[in-house]
Amino acid sequence: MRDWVNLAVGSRGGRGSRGSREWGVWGENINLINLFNTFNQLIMRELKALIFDVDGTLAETERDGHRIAFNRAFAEANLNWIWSESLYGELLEISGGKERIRYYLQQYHPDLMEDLDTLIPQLHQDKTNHYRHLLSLGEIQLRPGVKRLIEEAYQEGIRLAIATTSTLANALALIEKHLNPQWFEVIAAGDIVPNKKPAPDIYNYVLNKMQLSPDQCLVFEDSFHGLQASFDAGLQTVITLHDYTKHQDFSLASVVLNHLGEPNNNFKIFKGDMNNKGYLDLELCQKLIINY
Ligand code: XBP
Ligand code: MG
Repeated sequence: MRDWVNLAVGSRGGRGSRGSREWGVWGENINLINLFNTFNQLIMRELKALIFDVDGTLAETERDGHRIAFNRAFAEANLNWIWSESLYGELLEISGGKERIRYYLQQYHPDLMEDLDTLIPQLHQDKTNHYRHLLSLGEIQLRPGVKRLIEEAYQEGIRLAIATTSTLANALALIEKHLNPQWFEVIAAGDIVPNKKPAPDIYNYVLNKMQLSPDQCLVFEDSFHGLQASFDAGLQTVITLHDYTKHQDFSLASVVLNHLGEPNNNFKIFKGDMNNKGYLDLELCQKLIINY
């Protein structure tokens, strides 16, 4: 479809440049061009894909998932480091588990004599094993509305992708437990791009892989860093808040909700026009794209 649209835009450009003369011969006027442009815009504005962040968006994985796994890895290595809920909130300013450990050591244990380039990957691998084990036990559930919307999109042929800072193994553990990795055309995770969120790299990577333009996609995020990344890639974003992110600045978001909602568990709206609906479905997603 996209190729066809490009072809159409291209051929219009060609005619236009040869001629305003040609249009003049046929007695056509600018209205026809406007109509054509509007038609093209509407085609371009058709929703093609939903792109989901993982941690905090698909599920509230941080406090009772990643944090617990980090602490278990530290304890197993006989390190007396405990990341409390509030300290972890501070550390979430740093995206990526390996980067987070390094930042913690710089801030709280700057005198540590260990070789960090060996210690950090080891700790992080142990943490990944603990995290995957936690998820396999089913201790972390998806957030309201996530599975419903993803299933609806999949059934309707809307393309799906993941854009996360998490390590691929960790992202997959959640998706395998509660969804289906096959539903996602692209699962972009962790170190696949040089710069993690808030850099836009991971979203640009997904757009490039799917050969889509930003105005054909809707992103789902939970954090300021995630929003910064999607916004800088030119994407429109729905934010679902949680305890760790509810005080952050989401003025760049199109919509801010407490969760995506279910027919029997409606969302609360903090920003955006949701057409008097209580849960986000594909029809609403499409509306958000057209109004972009
Ligand atoms: C959140 C992150 C991740 C997780 C930890 O990513 O920053 O680093 O906290 O996962 P997102 P890893 O919200 O983009 O999914 O230890 O696997 O990095
Ligand atoms: Mg997140």
